[in-house]
Amino acid sequence: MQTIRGFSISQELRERFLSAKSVFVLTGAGVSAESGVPTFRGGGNTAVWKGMPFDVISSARMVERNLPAVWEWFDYRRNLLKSLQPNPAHVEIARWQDRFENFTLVTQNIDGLHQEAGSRNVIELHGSIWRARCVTCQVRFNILKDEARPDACLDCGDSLRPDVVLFGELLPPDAFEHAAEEAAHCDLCFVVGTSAIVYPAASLPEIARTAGAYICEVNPERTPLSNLCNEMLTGNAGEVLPLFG
Ligand code: BV8
Ligand code: ZN
Repeated sequence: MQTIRGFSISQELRERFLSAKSVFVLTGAGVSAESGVPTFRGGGNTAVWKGMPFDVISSARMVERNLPAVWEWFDYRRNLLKSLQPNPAHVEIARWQDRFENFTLVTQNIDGLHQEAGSRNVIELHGSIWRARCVTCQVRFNILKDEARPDACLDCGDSLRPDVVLFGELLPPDAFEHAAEEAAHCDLCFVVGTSAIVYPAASLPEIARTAGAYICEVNPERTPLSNLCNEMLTGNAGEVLPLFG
């Protein structure tokens, strides 16, 4: 039994991990924190961009009002990401996809680091910072690391917006329904690095719990979900998750 700083994974969790058929993982910004990606709610304060709380600049209303300002915010974050790598948490989660009969990885992150670590079929609930979408014909375009993003739709010429789900916008229906379906049929659910405040993403562990799954939270801090969890691993994902290896 591997331990770090005096805490280890319980016998129960290890047994459930070894015997699990269907595993569901939900991640948030915390899983990318050790890669250097700023979280939204670290250390008690909320991320602010040019005086605007992130859920204001990252909102549907701001796209209508000032799309260039929204692009500036996402361009800044994309440039930050260019030099960042997946961390041991991403790597360990990627290894789990071939370990279980049924494995589902759902992320709120738009950074693409799970995919860079080798995770396949990642359900991106809130879209991706590496895609743009036409505001008229909804065609999507990839944004490549070492190229400028396209500044207009190559199909109809209209303007492009980040292909992310902004506050006040509906999630891609297929993505959420698929995630909810898997959450309702898993026997082990990991909630890694999320403050569990944003909905409907935060309802997924609740769905899993209601369906009888064993819920394990990995977070250095308690969250509104902690009371719902069977087990809390209080630590950094990049240090805790490799313990399962
Ligand atoms: C919608 C993309 C229908 C853009 C994002 C029910 C109740 C209340 C409000 C609502 C509700 N239903 C809907 C709402 C409104 C809103 C909402 O939830 N508001 C919140 C603020 C209360 N939801 C929506 O608007 C959603 N759409 O509901 O549509 C609708 C339509 C019209 C009108 C009403 C409803 C859309 C939500 C998606 C928005 N887009 N991202 C972008 O990235 O800019 S959300 C974005 O914020 C992230 O994707 C993520 O979801 C969230 C941030 O949370 P986390 O990822 O958890 O990050 P955070 O920093 O908060 O926490 C980090 C955690 O990690 C901490 O706990 C920390 O302790 C931990 N940590 C730190 N280091 C580590 C670590 N853990 C492990 N290891 C470490 N090393
Ligand atoms: Zn178009």
